[in-house]
Amino acid sequence: MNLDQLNQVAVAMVAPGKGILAADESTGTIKKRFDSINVESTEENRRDYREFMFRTETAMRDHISGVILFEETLKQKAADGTPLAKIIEDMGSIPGIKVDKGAKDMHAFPGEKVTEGLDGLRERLAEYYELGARFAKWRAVIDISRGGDRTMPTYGNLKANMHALGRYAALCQEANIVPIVEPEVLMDGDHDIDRCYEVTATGLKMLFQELFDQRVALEGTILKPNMVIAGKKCDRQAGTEEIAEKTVKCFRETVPAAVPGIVFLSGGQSEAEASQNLNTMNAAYKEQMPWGLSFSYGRALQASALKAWSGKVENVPAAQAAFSHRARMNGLAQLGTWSEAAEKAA
Ligand code: 5MM
Repeated sequence: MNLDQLNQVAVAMVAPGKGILAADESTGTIKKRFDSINVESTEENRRDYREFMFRTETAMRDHISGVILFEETLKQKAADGTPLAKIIEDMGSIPGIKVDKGAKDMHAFPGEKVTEGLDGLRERLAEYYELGARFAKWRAVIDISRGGDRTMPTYGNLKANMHALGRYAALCQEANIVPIVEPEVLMDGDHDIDRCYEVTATGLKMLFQELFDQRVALEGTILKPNMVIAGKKCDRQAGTEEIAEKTVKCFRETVPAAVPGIVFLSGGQSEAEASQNLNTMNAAYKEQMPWGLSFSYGRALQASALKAWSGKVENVPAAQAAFSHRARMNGLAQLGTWSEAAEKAA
């Protein structure tokens, strides 16, 4: 393991004004996204969709520090034969790879899931490094029970997921690949913001204990969490100031200063909400945060672009403009200089 190299990559991933594009939708998820625009999920359509984003100069050069890819995309070539990973590199951005094999039902904990993919991971990581990947991602999915019931998440479920994240992160660093550790507390459900705080804080404490136990170097690790936010079906939705205050407080309590960066998932927030909430944190709390705070959005970077594209080559310029706008808004949010006026000036 070369810790200097890992640290350099991790620091570059949270460079000022930049963040990560999560384009790692697995085959099932990208099909759902394509269904929403009535486009068939063929290998060629998936390639064309990803290719137009990676070729969007203004977004990629100025605001996208790295791209998380699905394995198919890391191995895929553009229409002109250039590997898609090379296009990303040529834009000054870093290719990364989702290495988990998805969240699977846990028999012992009905309703809860554990993420699988550790078997054979060492060999896969060596191959991904050769293909150009310099960081990886593994996502654990934590669900909160509905209706005020407090049984989920269970301790056993949290423990299994955080342990897997620790094992994955150690294997990544052995292969000189920066691990993004993603313990996502879902915003589905009716829990309030304080329950989200409690579950997020507990999960992060357990995660950093597992990273310590597995001797993971925090200087070469990036955290990808949810914001502390109410469930979508909760009657009381918190405003951006409360979300920012509680999220920053939660991380200050749980995330060691040695971690170079925290990059949020958007988790079902609208594009503008995801930008605004990130902006509020960076505008109000930058001095209190020892880590860079940025984005690693999937839906909140791509939703407008996907719609504008709708599978038609003639729509590519409009789709690239939509992607550029979102990348710029989130770049501004990383700096704490996003505004509603900038948001509207598309
Ligand atoms: C891009 O979506 C990723 C999930 O893929 P699968 O569920 O198909 O494996 C996901 O991990 C994503 O990277 C993060 O959740 C961030 O995406 P959002 O849309 O939440 O910002």
